[in-house]
Amino acid sequence: MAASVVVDPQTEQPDALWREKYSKERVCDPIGHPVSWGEPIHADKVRFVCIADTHEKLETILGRIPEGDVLVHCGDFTNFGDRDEILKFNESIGKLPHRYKIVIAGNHELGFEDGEDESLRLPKYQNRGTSKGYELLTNCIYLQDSYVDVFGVRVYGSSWHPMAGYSFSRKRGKELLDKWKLIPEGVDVLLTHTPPLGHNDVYEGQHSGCVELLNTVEKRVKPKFHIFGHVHEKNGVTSNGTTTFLNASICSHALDCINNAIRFDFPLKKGFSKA
Ligand SMILES: *[C@@H]1O[C@H](CO)[C@@H](O)[C@H](O)[C@H]1NC(C)=O
Ligand SMILES: *[C@@H]1O[C@H](CO)[C@@H](O)[C@H](O)[C@H]1NC(C)=O
Ligand SMILES: CC(=O)N[C@H]1CO[C@H](CO)[C@@H](O)[C@@H]1O
Ligand SMILES: [Mn+2]
Repeated sequence: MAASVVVDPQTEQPDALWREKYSKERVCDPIGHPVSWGEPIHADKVRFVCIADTHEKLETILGRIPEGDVLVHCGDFTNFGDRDEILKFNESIGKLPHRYKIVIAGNHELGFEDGEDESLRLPKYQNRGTSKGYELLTNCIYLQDSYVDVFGVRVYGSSWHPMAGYSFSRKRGKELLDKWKLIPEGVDVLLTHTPPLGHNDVYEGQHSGCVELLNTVEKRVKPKFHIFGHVHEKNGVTSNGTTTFLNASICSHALDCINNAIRFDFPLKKGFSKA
């Protein structure tokens, strides 16, 4: 029986929480990219290629996205979720050769949150975006509180995050934990837009990740890989010894495409093949 996760009473102070408590009891080791540049794709492993936060610039980096079996994009592929941005992204991702392309929305995909209370958005994001914009993504698999099995590997996607004023925003604590409770056990690869607390989540000098997400990952779901973006300047890979955490942001804070995709290989489970 997996442990149940409860709200951390200090959830509103992620930076202090990490520095004073979690950094002492949890492991967060920076590691290199799981797959080195020249590594061939193996018949018995699923090659994942991870990106996030391309902010309307996917087309400009198509030439440097490496080959693989599965491409994942962890959100913020647009700046405002406007129809022309979505259609442009759909065209660009359609040019990539990966067998499966899996996409989640980020806080910038305005309108992708069904039933959103738009009055909570920042003024500059009011009246922007596309209601049910995800329906325009016909060249990829779109996940929102849902999963897909690719080559027997279960991939789950969720866009919720704690940044106020955008789509998919929820308060730290119970509101976000209720969303993480939707993640079933048995997920191999978890995609979120926000980082968990501690793992490549420093924004303007402060740890900004979600503690309830960290606890959900470490205590209950225990995926082999957790991929996210959102904190642009923290592209990189960490491990706690069991789960590998990837911040796959491509853009810098100034929205230049400074990083490359991060790849990993997931060994095929018994009875599955890529043929
Ligand atoms: C997405 O792009 C493909 C071509 O790559 C096109 O066939 C499809 O109609 C596009 N979807 C929309 C909604 O325009
Ligand atoms: C790392 O995460 C796994 C779940 O993925 C958990 O079982 C383990 O306890 C964590 N390790 C540490 C040192 O916190
Ligand atoms: C580019 C960047 O910010 N890399 C960081 C990735 O994460 C590790 C571990 O937190 C940091 O040491 C790197 O500076
Ligand atoms: Mn972003």
